Amino acid sequence: MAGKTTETYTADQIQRLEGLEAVRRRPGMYVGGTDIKALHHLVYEIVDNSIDEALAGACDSIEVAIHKDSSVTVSDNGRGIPVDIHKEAKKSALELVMTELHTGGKFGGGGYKVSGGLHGVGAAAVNALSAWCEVRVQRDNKIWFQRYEKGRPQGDVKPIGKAPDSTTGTTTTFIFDNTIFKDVDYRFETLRDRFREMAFVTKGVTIRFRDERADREMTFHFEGGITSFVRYLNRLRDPIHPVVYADKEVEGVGVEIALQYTDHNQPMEFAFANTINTLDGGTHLTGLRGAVTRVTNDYARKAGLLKADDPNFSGDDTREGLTAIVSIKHRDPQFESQTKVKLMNPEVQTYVQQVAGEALGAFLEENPRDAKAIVEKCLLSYRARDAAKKARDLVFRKSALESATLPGKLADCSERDPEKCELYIVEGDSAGGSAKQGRDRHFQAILPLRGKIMNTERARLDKMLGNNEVKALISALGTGIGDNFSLENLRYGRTLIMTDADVDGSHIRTLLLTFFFRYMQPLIEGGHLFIAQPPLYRVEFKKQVRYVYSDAQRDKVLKELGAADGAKAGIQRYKGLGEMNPEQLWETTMNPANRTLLQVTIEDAAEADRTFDMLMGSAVPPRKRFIQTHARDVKNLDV
Ligand code: 0RA
Repeated sequence: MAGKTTETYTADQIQRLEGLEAVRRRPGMYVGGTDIKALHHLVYEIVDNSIDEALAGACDSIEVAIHKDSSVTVSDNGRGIPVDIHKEAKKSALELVMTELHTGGKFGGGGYKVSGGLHGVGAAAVNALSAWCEVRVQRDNKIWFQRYEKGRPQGDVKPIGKAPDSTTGTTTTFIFDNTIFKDVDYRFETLRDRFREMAFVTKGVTIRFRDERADREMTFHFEGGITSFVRYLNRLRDPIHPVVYADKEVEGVGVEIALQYTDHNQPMEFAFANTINTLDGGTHLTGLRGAVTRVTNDYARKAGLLKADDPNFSGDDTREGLTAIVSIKHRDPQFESQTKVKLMNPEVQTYVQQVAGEALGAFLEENPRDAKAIVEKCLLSYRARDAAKKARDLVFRKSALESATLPGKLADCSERDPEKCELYIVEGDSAGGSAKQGRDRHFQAILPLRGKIMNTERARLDKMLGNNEVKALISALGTGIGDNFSLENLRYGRTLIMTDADVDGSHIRTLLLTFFFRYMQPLIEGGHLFIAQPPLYRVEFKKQVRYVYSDAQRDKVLKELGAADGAKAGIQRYKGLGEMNPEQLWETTMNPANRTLLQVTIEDAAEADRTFDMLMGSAVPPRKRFIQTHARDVKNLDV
């Protein structure tokens, strides 16, 4: 019997049957596999055809039902699939649609046909993968019918009854072949979510979804299109302004955008091309993002909310808390791959940017209060991002600094045993010069730091870390900073802060202490950090020279030298290290035999850290007091 039937097949029919057989043999190629996702694709393929009819403006109602036996009926009130005989194939158009792969485009008829079929294989692939399938078309006041089993027509397309006056539409019922899709069944929630999405992006259409297995039913209809979608997405967030919406056709491409900022900090973005949710975005999403960033920046500048010195908002700054949807309709959409998750048409980017830019720009102009709230939201995002970036850079810098070569401004010592080495951190180039000449280059290294690092507006610590002088200090020490700090790599047994005894000097000292406390605590705990003490006076009497560190000591020394009244005694007050010649600096401050060092304790540094802001502020007195009271005298330490 079967043999007899086969003999009557034309070459055309054989080709068609082979096509359907190919789908059954390799479902992965056509619907992405045989799992639940693929199963859902079967439904989407059929519903997409009805959606296409709605997009053509010929249908406004789609009903989907899952029956108790998991057969599915999709019904629409469109024009109905044509049933007339195709001249070349000598078959009903309906039969061709249901049995020939890739027939979708053939019946476009020049209308506004935008196909959304997921794999472009359409109804024929679904038919091939169904144990049976039946299509009823209402056209010409008749109900046309054809039944298929595993894709094969079970008779010609023929009228089986009368359709009520001028009602048209297509009803497809199919039951998936459970020898191909094994142990799976439809999931209501997944289908429901997709239908809701379809209803959002197909403004005006009503999608009714019924699950007879569990007696559940939902109806989706959104007059507001993606405006409703945005409101839906933001239902659990606090919007800071009404939805901005635009729907325009540019060069034959339908562009619809809707956006709204919320108090949330995550962006939510959806991009659709011909109702397909393009999960990887593409040119339409790029266009939307570009418009938001550009328009927000332009407005913020014009309104003076971004000052001349402020950098532009980045894309991320303008997207935080933004819920945005772009949905485009294109006659010839280009996708990156068969799975259609990314739109590639380059012209779409320009069109979307134009439509979204105009809409958002006009909204900001017309609603200055909302505009201000949006820009302030962006500013907040910018600041948070900036702070996070600094923290990240710090981590990066840590490793970069560990391997960095020694800084050029470091005058290193020749001794290689870290235990014996000392690093003098000296304020300013001129003092640095004196120290370099006065030092014992065998074991003393000099790193001059420009005073400027601290003079910048109440020097912020994170700013300081970006400073070249400080970077030089970190690489000179060799330890890294923060979590990556390692004493093992410390290049100097002693680090000495040598600054002037004036306001700027104490300023720098405090900042350095805070820096060491926050980023190199073990250095302090290990007793490696010191403050060098340059003398305050040079006292000379009868060829005897003494250096003293305080007014009281000066008077005491004068008495000792027999110059109690100060008569003829030469007294020089040093205002800064730069005033000392190299020999004097060596004798008084650097020579281990004579010098006085203050070893910094962790308490000192902790105090410096606590008072950091106060000290970096404009008030001088507390700063001075701090310096005077928080360093322990460890004279004779070198002996
Ligand atoms: C081709 C041409 C026309 C309609 C359709 C296809 C059509 C296909 C499907 C699939 C599901 N529902 C559908 N509704 C319509 C236009 C025919 C005409 O001009 O009357």
